[in-house]
Amino acid sequence: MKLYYSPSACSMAPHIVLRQAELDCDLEKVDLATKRTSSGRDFAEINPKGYVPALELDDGEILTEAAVILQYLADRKPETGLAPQAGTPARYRLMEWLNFIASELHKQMGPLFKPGIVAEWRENQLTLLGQRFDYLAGRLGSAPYLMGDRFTVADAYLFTVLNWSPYLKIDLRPWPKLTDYLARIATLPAVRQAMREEGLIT
Ligand SMILES: N[C@@H](CCC(=O)N[C@@H](CS)C(=O)NCC(=O)O)C(=O)O
Repeated sequence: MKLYYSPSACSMAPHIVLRQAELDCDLEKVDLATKRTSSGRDFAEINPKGYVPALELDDGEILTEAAVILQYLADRKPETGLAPQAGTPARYRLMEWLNFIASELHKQMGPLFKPGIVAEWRENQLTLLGQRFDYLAGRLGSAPYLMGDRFTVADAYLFTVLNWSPYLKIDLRPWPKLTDYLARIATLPAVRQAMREEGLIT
């Protein structure tokens, strides 16, 4: 397998999962500005959608969409508990989280990276995100992870997008559950390894 990624982008979630599950996988960096990979390939030939993550499977198939790639990787190593077994109520709860993170957090935060966004639009986004953070903090309660006591692929994804907050100048201090969560997840060895390999920490 090969994961096409860009440092600190949403592709860091599958990268964390690869390390947590100790799966064998190559990594290839993508320059999202030029759409070239580090080996000089045109990324559009790999993923015509032009975005990371993209996972090249051993048979050459390309799998895209973070929430799907995460489940694919977890299902390669079911014994890790990174995703509950398919078809169980717990698996649907995990998918519910993944969809929430993708559509209500990732896709609401991502556009804030774009230069030249209008101040009023940013304020609207921050209000919306504040409502999502209220919900998230309430659901986390005193549990260490989204699904309770066990780290799952949803945590890899949530950590990755919440970790953008400082770059986006989003103040998470009104949600101490979230700042504690971020700090806790950041210490996990698989998270540290992925961040180190992406050049985000030493
Ligand atoms: N729907 C995709 C969105 C992925 C996405 O937004 N990737 C961003 C990085 S976090 C990206 O590569 N953006 C570059 C672009 O769209 O040109 C998913 O959930 O995986």
